[in-house]
Amino acid sequence: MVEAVETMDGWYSLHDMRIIDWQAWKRATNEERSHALKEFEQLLTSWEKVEKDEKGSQVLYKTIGHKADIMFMILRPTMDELLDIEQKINKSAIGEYLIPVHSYFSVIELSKYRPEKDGIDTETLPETQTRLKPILPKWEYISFYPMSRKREGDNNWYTLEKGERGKLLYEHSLTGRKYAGKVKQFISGSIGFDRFEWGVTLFAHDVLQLKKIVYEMRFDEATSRFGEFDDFYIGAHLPINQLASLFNIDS
Ligand code: 76R
Repeated sequence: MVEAVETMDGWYSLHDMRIIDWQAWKRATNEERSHALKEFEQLLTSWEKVEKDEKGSQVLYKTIGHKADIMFMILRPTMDELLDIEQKINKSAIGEYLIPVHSYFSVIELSKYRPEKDGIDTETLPETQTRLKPILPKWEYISFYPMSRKREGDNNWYTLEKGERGKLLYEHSLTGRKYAGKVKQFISGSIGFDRFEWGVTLFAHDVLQLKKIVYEMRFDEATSRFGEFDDFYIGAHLPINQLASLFNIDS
C-alpha cells in the first residue's frame, strides 16, 4: 500500500478576487465615494493591527487583465475569521462596488517528507511554526495559481511510493532555492476544500522572475510529469496609501 505523507497545517487562507464596478463607482456622489474609501481604509488598517499582533496576515494586490481588478490574500487561525472578513467586505460601503469574481480557500501547508531534524519532530521547531503562520511579504508583485498532481496512468502521483515523491520534491526544491531572495513561495493545501489540490502564491520584486521560476520548474519531473495548473492571477502591490489614487476617477 502506498503511504500518504503527513501534512503540517497552519493558518487558513482565502484568496478573494474582485472586479471594481467602475460604472457604479462613477455614478456615486463625491460624498458616497469618500465615505466608502475612508471606511475601506479603516478596515484595512484594523487588519494591520491583527498582523502586528501576529494573529494573521494579509495583502492586497491590483491584478492585471480582466479576470479581476484586485485580489486579497488573507490568512487567519480559523476559517470563521475568514468568513467574517468576507462578510465585512461585502457589507461595507465599498463592497457595493467590489464584485466577487473568484476565490480560493486553502490552508498553509508543509509536508512531512522529512519528519525529524536531529531527532526532533520538525513540526515543533520554531522555524516551522513561523512558516505555518507566516507574515506575508509586501513585495512588488504577486502570482497566485491553483495546481494539482496528475492521476493518469503511469503519471499518477498518488500511486508513487512516498520515497519517490520525496525525492522528486527535493529536486523541485533545488530549482526553487535558485530563486532565493527573488521569489518567495507559500504553498497552501486545498484537497477537500477547493477544486485543485494546492494554491501556489509567489511574491517577487521583479515580475519577470515569476515567469522564470514557473518556466524552469516545468522541466522538473514533479511538474513535467505530474503538474496541472489552473488560471494565473498576477498583480502589483496595493498599499493602503495608494487606494485613494486607484479609486480617484479624475486621474
Ligand atoms: O517546504 C520546503 O521548502 C521544502 C521543499 C519543498 C516542498 C516539499 C518546496 C520548495 N516545495 C515543496 C512542495 Mn514548492 N513550489 C511549487 C510551485 O510552478 C510549478 O511548477 C509548481 C508551483 C512553485 C513555483 C514552488 C516553489 N511545492 C510543493 C508542493 C506540495 C507537493 C506535495 O506535497 O505533494 C507544491 C504543489 C509545490 C509547488 N518550492 C520550494 C518552491 C520554491 C521557491 C521552493 C524553495 C523554497 C526554499 O527552500 O526557500
